[in-house]
Amino acid sequence: MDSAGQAHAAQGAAADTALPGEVDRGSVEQHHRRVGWLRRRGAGQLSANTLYGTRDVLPHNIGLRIHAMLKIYHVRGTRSVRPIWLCYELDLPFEIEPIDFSAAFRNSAEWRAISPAGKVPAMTDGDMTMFESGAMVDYILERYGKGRLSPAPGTAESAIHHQWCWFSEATLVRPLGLNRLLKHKGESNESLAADAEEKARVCLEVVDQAVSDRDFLLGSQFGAADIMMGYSLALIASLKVLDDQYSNAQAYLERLKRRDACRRAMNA
Ligand SMILES: N[C@@H](CCC(=O)N[C@@H](CS)C(=O)NCC(=O)O)C(=O)O
Repeated sequence: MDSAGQAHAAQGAAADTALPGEVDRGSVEQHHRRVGWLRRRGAGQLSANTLYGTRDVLPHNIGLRIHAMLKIYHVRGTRSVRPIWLCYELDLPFEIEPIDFSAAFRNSAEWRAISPAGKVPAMTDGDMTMFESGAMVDYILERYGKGRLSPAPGTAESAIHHQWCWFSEATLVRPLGLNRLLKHKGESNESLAADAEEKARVCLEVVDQAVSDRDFLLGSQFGAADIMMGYSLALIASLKVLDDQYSNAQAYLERLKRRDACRRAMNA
């Protein structure tokens, strides 16, 4: 492992608890065989990725531990964009598993075993399987973020980070979800739809104000709350509710969309 890899591994080992994908002691020998095999084929610096296509190789006394790869079940343009965008920002290795968004597939026993409510996204990390995009973002930050893109837990800044993460999903886009459902069912209840849009507009005004004097939700530094909010705003923009009345929010969304990690996630 190169020196950067060793430093990374040491950090990971310190933070490590029980990891899925643990390798037993016998694998030390396999590891050396694999290094030799790659070197004979002209490989230079061997990172954990080159070796295993996984996140870290962690020296753990006499054995090796290998992180299993994060797998994100994805449909383009859906909320799976959030954890994917975060992985790109953090430069984490992960795997995208495209899935079929048809109702038939989402209702299938196969998909319900992974995502019990039939929603997208879902994510696995070794033996762990989870749903809810915001919870995935939290997990990735806690497990692999090494303090990046979120404030230290327990601080006032962290409280505000959580506030925006929850607001983006639980409050801002919620009324429009109802609106869509009604339209989808052909139950065009005009007053309910108008009420839902009005509720969303009140929330948009809050976001517009928040970014009127700053580049990102927490200030000048981009963070994971911007990923949560960025997806919600992109969704609302696609529904034509984010319009010119909210020029600060529009400019903020454009700023986010210029980020390479955002572009890659939106196009994944
Ligand atoms: N709060 C959930 C929402 C999940 C959700 O509604 N996903 C949409 C795609 S973005 C979906 O699966 N829709 C299909 C449906 O509701 O039937 C999350 O953030 O993961």
